[in-house]
Amino acid sequence: MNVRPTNLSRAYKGEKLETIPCWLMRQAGRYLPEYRKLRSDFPSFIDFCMTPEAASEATLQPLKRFDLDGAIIFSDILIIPYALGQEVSFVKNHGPQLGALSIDNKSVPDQNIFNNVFEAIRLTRAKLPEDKALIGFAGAPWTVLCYMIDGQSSKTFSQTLLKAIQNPDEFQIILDKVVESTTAYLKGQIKAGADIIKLFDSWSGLVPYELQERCIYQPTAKIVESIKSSYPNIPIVGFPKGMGANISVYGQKTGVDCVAVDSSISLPQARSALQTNISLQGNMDQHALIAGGDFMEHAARRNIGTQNVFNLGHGIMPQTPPEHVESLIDIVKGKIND
Ligand code: 1CP
Repeated sequence: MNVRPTNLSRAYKGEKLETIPCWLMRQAGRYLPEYRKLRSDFPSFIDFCMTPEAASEATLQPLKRFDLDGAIIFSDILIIPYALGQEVSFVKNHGPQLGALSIDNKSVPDQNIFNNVFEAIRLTRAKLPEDKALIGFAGAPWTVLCYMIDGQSSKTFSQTLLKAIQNPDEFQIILDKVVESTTAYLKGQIKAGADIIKLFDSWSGLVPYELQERCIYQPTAKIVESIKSSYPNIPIVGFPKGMGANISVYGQKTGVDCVAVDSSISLPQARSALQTNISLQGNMDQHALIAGGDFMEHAARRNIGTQNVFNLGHGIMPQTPPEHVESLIDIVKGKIND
C-alpha cells in the first residue's frame, strides 16, 4: 500500500521539516460553535459517533477554520468496549458510564460498529486535500480496560489495578481480547484511508512500575508489531500520558515511530530520554491556549524546537476561545514572527 507523503507522515517518520507540522488533540469538539450545533442533533454521543456523515463533518470542521496539517477521525476510545458488547453511555457532566462486563476469549467485536467508523474515514479521506493527513486512533489497551473494569472515569482506576494484581488470569483474558480487537480495528481504519495511527494511553501514568510491562508495554508492542507487519510505512504514535522519564522505556519496548508527550516534561528532556530513531510530538500546556495573549505566545515559542510535530500536552478544553487556536497556529507556522 502506498503511503500518502504528507508533511505530518514525513515528520512522524523523523524527517525534520522547515515548518513544524501541527495538529491539536481534541481539535474537534465543544470549543467550536459549529461542533455544538452539529452535536445538538444527537441526544446520544454514541449515536453521533456511529453516524458516518456527522462524524466526518465534525472531523473536518477544524480544518475549515485553521491551517492544520491533519484531521483526527471523530470517534471515541470507548468504541472498542461498545463493539465487544458492553453498554456505553455518556451522561452529561458525569462522563462515560459502562454496563456490566462479560468478556471471554470467544467474544468477538461487532463489525457493524467498526464499519460505521470505517465509513466515516472513507467519507473524510475523500473530502480532505491530498496534503492533509487523516489520523486514525484507538485507546491503548490499558486505558480502555480502565473504563471497562472500573465502569466510569476515576482518579485512580483502583478496580482495574486490583484486578491486574488479584485476578491476573481474568485480567489477561480481557486484555488479550482488547489487543486483538484493537489490532483489527486499527488495520480496518488504515484500509479505509487513515494515514497515521495514534494510541491514546491517557491513564498509563497510574500504573505502578512492576505492572508496566504487563499492562502497558506488552499489549502496546503486540498491536504495533501486528500493524507494522501489514503496513510497515504507516506512522504509529503512542501517547503514554503521565509516564515522565519512562517514555524512554516505552519508546524502546513498544516500537512506536513517535512518542507524544504531555506537558509535565520539557521537550529537551524528552528528546534526550528518547532513542534517536523515535520522533517526538508535544507539548504546549492546553491552559496556555485558554489564556491566549503574551502568555500563550511565550509558551508556544518555548515549545517550538526539538519536536517533530507540534501539539498540546493534552486535549483542547471546552472553554478555549477558537481565536486563540488560530493565533497559536500562526505562531507555529511562522506567520507571526518574533
Ligand atoms: O458530548 C460530547 O461532546 C462528549 C465529549 C467527547 C468528545 C468530543 C467525548 C466523551 N469523546 C469525544 C471525542 C474524542 N475522544 C476524540 C475525538 C477526536 C479529536 O481529538 O478531535 C478523541 C481522540 C477521544 C479520545 C478519548 N476518549 C480519550 C483519549 C484522549 C484523552 O482525552 O485523554 C479518552 C480518555 C476518552 C474517554 C472519554 N470520552 C468522552 C469523555 C468526556 C472522555 C474522558 C472522560 C474521563 O476524563 O475519564
